[in-house]
Amino acid sequence: MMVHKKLQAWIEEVATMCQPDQIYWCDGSQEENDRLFQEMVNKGQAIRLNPEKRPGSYLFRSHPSDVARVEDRTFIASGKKEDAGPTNNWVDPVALKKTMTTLFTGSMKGRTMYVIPFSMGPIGSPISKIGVELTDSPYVVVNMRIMTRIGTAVLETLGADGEFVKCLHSVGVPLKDGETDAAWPCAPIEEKYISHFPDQRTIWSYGSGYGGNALLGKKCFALRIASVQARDEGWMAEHMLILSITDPQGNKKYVTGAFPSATGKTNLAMHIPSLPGWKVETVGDDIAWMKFGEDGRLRAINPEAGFFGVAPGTSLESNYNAMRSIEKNTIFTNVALTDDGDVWWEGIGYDAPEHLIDWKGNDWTAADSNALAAHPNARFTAPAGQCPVIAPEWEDPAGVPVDAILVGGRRPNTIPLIHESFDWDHGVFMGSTLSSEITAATISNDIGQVRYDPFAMLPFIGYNVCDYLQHWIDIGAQPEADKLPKIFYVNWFRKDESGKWLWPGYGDNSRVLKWVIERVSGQGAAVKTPIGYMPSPDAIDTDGLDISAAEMKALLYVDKKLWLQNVDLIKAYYAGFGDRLPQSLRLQLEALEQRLTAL
Ligand code: GTP
Ligand code: SPV
Ligand code: MN
Repeated sequence: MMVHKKLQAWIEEVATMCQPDQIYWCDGSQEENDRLFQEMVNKGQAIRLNPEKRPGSYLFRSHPSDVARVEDRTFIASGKKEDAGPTNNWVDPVALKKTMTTLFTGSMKGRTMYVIPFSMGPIGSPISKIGVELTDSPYVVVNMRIMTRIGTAVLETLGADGEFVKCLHSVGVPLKDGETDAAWPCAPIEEKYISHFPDQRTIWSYGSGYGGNALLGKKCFALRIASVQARDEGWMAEHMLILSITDPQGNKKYVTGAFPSATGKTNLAMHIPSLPGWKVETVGDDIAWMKFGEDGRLRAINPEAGFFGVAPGTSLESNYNAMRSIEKNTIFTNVALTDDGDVWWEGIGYDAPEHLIDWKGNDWTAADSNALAAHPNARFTAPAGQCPVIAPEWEDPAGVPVDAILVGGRRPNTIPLIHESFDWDHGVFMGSTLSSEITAATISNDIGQVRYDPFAMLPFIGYNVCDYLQHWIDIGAQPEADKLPKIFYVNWFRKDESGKWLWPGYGDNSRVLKWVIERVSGQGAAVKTPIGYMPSPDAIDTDGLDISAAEMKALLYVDKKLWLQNVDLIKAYYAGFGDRLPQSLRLQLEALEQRLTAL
């Protein structure tokens, strides 16, 4: 194999700082994977699930403090503060490197440093990018092997001088001679740092072993660093699912959807349409990289190779294809363990057995436990190829042409089931004002509170949010504007006065997608309202659905008072962005207010 001098030098530099006992290059093989799991089982860090029930599958329990992304401890250390902008935690990169160098010094003592070469996107695709993660966590290695393409083939593609993103990770718990390891080593919250140095295409993550904090190909690279690369190179890195939908006549369209964390991307990406004759296939469930093709169409690839999905609420009824995807070769984190070596969680679709071990490792009995058996942000890690409805073209290096972009949040009121933007810039305005209740996917005291979350990217934009929104506008400034995807705003989560969901959601979301597809195809009856185009009263196909006309009306109702309040809230939220906010968005807001006032 060719020697990549820069890679070698970086590894030596990191090893000198972190002082691991040994360095191990991951080849990505099955044998290596089995060995790592066995080592973790031997140390009591992993539990092998019953191979007759879940072949090749394992359970991990995190430390109770290390259960989700930590937005307060996530930093964008660009050279200039204004390049991080008002929505990111900015720290001076020199000062941050200094602080973190102290933490990293000797942090891998007593441990192995794993070298994981990985590709985001199919190996060798022109849209794909390579990263190398150095980590002292074997849990990270086995997860990265599912979530990305890792190993020798990546190194070959990298060659002697290929570019890569430097991803450094340590759980932050050095071991003294002979000291036994914790079941889930991690550092206390105030010592956790999930740091990004966008100018250097570098990530330094310290102190957490969890998902988006530690699997650095995912949010850290594929969104925060990639969004900066995308800005510089004229493409887009977005927190979006990608699906194909085929109507009964065989016409196929592609839809992406930006919904905040734990707001329904995985579910929509692989749902089974309740409409007879319609078919949905999955291209991706969390991240989309989009670039214009030679045909002038915006084309999307899924840079990942697996699903890191929310377990609670996942059942054969709510998400059949996810349940089938996790039958084998799956890593479960923070779910409950049954006495016969299988998994259980709230909302799995059947009652808990009498006895379980809960996500904290304690006995749990159905009779006398009020505590949750699984953590609300418990996750499964499963290979995308195991999804029964994975699209045959999901690894096409050219990507799929995007016909429609959805944005959506959890809003109990105000936002209707669906509305369509007047044009691209109005769609960017909609995306910029996307709002949603905070979920358990991040550690927060404000779970359930509504926050603005532009394009579901608030925690993931690697630069100034104003520049990010300007980039969206620039992407739309194409000579062939009619080739751009249409933009829609959906809300599956509107509630009635008693707090009950008004919309059945899940497979019935295909009814809303049907209208989207009709609109994209130049059909579909719509009315023009102050907030955008909306389906005329009968335009959503509710055939076979137990929903009253009054409920449909409530779902699509635009309440003038609430919308004018929304305008005031957007004004306050935009004010926080200062002068750098694109002028066209300011004008969109003014125009919305005028249209509402005239209503
Ligand atoms: P991340 O992986 O965190 O980015 O989440 P996600 O956006 O992929 O969310 P996911 O599909 O895992 O759904 C999160 C939660 O929302 C689960 O508990 C689902 O059961 C619930 N959910 C998904 N779709 C719907 C829907 O259409 N209606 C309702 N009411 N709930 C939904
Ligand atoms: C999310 O929080 O949006 C996730 C899970 O998809 S994590 O990988 O932890 O970011
Ligand atoms: Mn996500």
